[in-house]
Amino acid sequence: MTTTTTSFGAANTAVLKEPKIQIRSFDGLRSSNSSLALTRNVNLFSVSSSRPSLIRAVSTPVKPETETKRSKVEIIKEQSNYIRYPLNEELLTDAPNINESATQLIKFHGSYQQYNRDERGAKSYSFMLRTKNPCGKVPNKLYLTMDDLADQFGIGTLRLTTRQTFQLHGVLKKNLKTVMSSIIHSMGTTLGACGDLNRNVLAPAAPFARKDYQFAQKTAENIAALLTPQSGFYYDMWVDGEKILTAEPPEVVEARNDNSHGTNFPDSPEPIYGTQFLPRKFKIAVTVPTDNSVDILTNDIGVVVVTDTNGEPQGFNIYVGGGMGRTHRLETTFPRLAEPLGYVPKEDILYAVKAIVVTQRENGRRDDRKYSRMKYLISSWGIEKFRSVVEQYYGKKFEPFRELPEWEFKSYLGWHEQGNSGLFCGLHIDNGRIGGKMKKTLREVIEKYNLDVQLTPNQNIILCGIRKAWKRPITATLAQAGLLQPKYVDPLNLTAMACPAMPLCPLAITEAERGIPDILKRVRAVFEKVGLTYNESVVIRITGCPNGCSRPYMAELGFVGDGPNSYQIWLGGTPSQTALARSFMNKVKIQELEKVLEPLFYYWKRKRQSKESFGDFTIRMGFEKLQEWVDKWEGVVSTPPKYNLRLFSDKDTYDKIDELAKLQNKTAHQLAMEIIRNYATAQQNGKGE
Ligand code: SRM
Ligand code: SF4
Repeated sequence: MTTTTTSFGAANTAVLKEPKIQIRSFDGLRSSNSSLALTRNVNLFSVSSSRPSLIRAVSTPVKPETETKRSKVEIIKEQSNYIRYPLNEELLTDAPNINESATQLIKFHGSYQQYNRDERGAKSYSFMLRTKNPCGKVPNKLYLTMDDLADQFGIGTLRLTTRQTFQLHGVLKKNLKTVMSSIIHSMGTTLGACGDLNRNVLAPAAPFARKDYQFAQKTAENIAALLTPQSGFYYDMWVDGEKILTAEPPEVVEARNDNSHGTNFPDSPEPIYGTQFLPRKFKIAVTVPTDNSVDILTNDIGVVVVTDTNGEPQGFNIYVGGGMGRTHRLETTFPRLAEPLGYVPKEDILYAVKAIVVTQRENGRRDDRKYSRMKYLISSWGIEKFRSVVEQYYGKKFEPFRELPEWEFKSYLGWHEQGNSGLFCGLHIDNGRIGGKMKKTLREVIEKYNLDVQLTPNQNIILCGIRKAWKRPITATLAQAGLLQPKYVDPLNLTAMACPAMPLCPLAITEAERGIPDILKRVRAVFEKVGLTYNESVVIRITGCPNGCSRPYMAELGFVGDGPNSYQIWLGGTPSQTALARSFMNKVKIQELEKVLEPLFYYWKRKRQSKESFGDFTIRMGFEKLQEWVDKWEGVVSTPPKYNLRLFSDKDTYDKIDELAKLQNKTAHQLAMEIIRNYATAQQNGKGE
């Protein structure tokens, strides 16, 4: 990296000279000496009376007395000997669960302790495991392993997430090591999938051979590697310290080790994270202009490839400060869109990302986790101050943000050319839940044709590298398991998402994934009642609490659980995922949704401008008007359908359609109508097959 001259504060230079101290590893299970670095603060403390005093590296700069209050999790991290103690010890006990400190630490290893909230009496503990797959890339062997593990050690289903990873629910403590080591030995990892560090890095999941897409994916992989923990706690814990060789590009190693601008803890086992890691989770997405399949503005850092007129990547635009989570009735917490920070040449991206991460590491709040995300730092500082602090760690000024074309949401569902003679096929999976016949069939196809897959940020899956001759048999096999081409799926389902919520998420206030099939059916029924056609759609996202895991605050119609069987309704997101929705109504009971949805859709149908999306319409009309319509609504008299087509004169066809419909949570009649309708539309448009 070339650098320009900048001036640095005294605090930055202080970290350059760190005395190296040899201490004994204290976890009792490992006897080797480890070397720890002293950084800004030196804390001497005793973990317990039987343990030696430790000198630890911490990442929080010395602050005035009033600011030194730290949250419990900060203390747990500090005392953990780099995420080991007391997790190591807790995993060895016969109890089905682990204690509070270990529960916090196991997140850094990619796992959450959970219990089934549907069950009464003693808690039945299990663990959820989350993988880390930059760009959603999953090699064939890893897919097959995850599929097996779900049956052998999980609840028999795989869950694709909104960040291009797998979640495996229901793993018992005694099986954790077997499951973790199987993932590691199948080219997978769960390291850093959760915890106060960089999470899975998103990038468009389409396996296009195009230069810009390839470059975005490569960049996502490099950023993920740059910010992967280095101190070995993960491999010590799950594969007894076995060295797992991952060939890191030299530019990643160089960027990680570079300390020319006071970013690092020299000689520390965690040169970027120190002992305290980050104040909170941290999320990054990379994409190319126009492709907003990654919900770019919801990330702490959004990186966009900028190319020259020949399509050659030149550099990156960088956005900062996005985030979704909030707390009900606490207006000081809020979802926020990322805003432009500036442009960097392509060879500087890792240095720029590291500078942003370090700015958050040093300045993000560590006293109250509700306010620890980087969005709150940027909100309180303003972007100008934030930029100038980042520039000190970056060692350069950011160039002006380059102009970008409009964003579009891309789903990559259906069949597409990869651009290298192969095809890929994107499959819609309702809420990312792969189970039953669908799971068996997907596995068969992936195994038989030896396919790699990519997971999308919308809980869907892409089968990659398919030969043209395989298209027909694969389409037919998938269809028999309910994995239909997108034109046969209700458009409402195609863009809808719900988080897992009940019964395993401890933070859920109400249902999301289990409730959404019924809600979508009811929305479709309201559409029919007010005269909206089948091809029209709105982006619907549902969460069981305000944390925002399925990004409901970007939806045109967001449902956010705010009580048992009740939801806050958010309106005003756009189909391209570029605007933040706003809270419209609170505590709408699930059985009363129609009272709100009918008037809104009725007036959308009648008063919208040409091609105006529902989200844009709600913003143009204003919430006062919408509220008036809802308050005065007396119901719409539904007109009986003009035509009544009798379907299913033969039982065989009915049984087959019924079976397929059940897989999609529909009635046989609904599915048959969809198929006929799509067929007729395709014929009309001259696209009939
Ligand atoms: Fe999330 C916590 C599930 C994406 C914001 N999220 C949780 C936990 C782990 C509950 C917990 O802390 O015990 C949930 C586990 C449920 C379960 O039983 O499986 C959970 N989050 C999910 C997933 C599986 C939802 C999904 O439907 O796919 C997603 C996994 C992503 C991954 O693969 O890494 C998931 N979570 C998100 C997103 C969306 C995103 O990242 O693009 C967000 C909003 C964006 C953001 O972070 O600002 C999100 N999850 C949260 C928050 C609120 C964070 C905040 O800033 O306030 C929590 C709670 C917390 O961190 O304290 C949370
Ligand atoms: Fe759980 Fe809330 Fe996230 Fe849903 S949004 S998975 S209920 S934390």
